Amino acid sequence: MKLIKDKVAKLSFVALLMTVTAAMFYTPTASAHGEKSQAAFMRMRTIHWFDLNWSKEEVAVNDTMTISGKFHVFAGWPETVDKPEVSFLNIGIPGPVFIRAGSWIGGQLVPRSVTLELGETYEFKVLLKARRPGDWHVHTMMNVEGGGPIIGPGKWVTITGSMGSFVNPITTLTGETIDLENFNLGNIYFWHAFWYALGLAWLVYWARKPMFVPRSIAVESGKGDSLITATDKKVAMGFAAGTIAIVAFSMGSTNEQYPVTTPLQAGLMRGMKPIEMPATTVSVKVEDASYRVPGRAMQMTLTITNNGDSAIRLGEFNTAGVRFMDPAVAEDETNYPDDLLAEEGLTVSDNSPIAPGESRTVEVTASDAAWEVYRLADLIYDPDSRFAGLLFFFDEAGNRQMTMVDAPLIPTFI
Ligand SMILES: [Cu+2]
Repeated sequence: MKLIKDKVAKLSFVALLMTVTAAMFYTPTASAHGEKSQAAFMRMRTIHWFDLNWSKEEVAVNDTMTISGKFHVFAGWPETVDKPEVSFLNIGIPGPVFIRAGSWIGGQLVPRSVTLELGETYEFKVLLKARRPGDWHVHTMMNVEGGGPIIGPGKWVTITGSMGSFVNPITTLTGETIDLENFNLGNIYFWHAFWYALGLAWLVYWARKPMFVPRSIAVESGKGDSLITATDKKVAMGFAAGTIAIVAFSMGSTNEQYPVTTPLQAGLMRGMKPIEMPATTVSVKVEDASYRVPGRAMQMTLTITNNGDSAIRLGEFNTAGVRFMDPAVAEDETNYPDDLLAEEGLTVSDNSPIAPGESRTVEVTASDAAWEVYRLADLIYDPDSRFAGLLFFFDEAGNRQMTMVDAPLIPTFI
């Protein structure tokens, strides 16, 4: 009976070990990003991405592409999300399918985290080099400490070729050229295998002996000391001394081979240069805003005042990367992702030019399936149902002006 129990215990232990090991190697392919499950208020009231341009839709392995555009850091940043004091400009892709060869904010190289100011607009560019063939959804993204990854719009990009031909050569500060893609890979495999084998040897040594139940019985009956023999002690000391010796020796030889090393650079960059936005001459007051659930449409009553010297028209409402446009005023010329573009999604009750000095109250409707598809309508179930977005006005000469709206949103279910 005792023997069977012990066998069962051992088998369970081995099974557990195998399960844990298998879990470490199981990596299912993720096909979506979960961008739609990020809270709507996060996407609407934090970072507003606009004027985006993905330079290519198809790119060969080793070739580069850029994502450029602007982002506005919303002044009405939600209280529940930490301010973007430590933010990192990133790209939302499923794993290292591209490598980031460089990123810039306002022309400044930003390999580190930066401090962004609320209410400012910045220009950015990210240079990507294609690594793994496939169709990938490539998003802009801002990682904000205490706020999480704030995802921007995504566009499908196809990478062609074979990953085997990917190279990532860099010249080190000591003048050596190495390929980061496989630099010292053999060494990495060796040390992983080595420490795994050593750990396994340690486990096997102790698992050979009676385990769990017999040990428990021995300890309970006061014979715990008899479980560890003199040989066991010697073996344990051998393992300990051997491990320390291997670490010391390999560290010594590594230091000898690479005498100059610098730590990975981290730190915060302040003073990012925002875009000098022209003074806005349009002022917008949101009288009220409601979301009609059955119609998948948001309706705003806006009082627009034109303080400039050229007549203006409302051309676009942009929120969470979804662009609602009035085709009579503005059109997309950047090949913006279809699912985020409502080319005829914006209707204005009276969109005739608003003359200089004129003030007009209009009904603006932004309707598109994207409200539901991108789960922006979930906003109405928030305890603080506020929406926010960018309004783009165009004057007679085609100049564009950007204004922000930020107001409570009241749902209607009929
Ligand atoms: Cu995506």
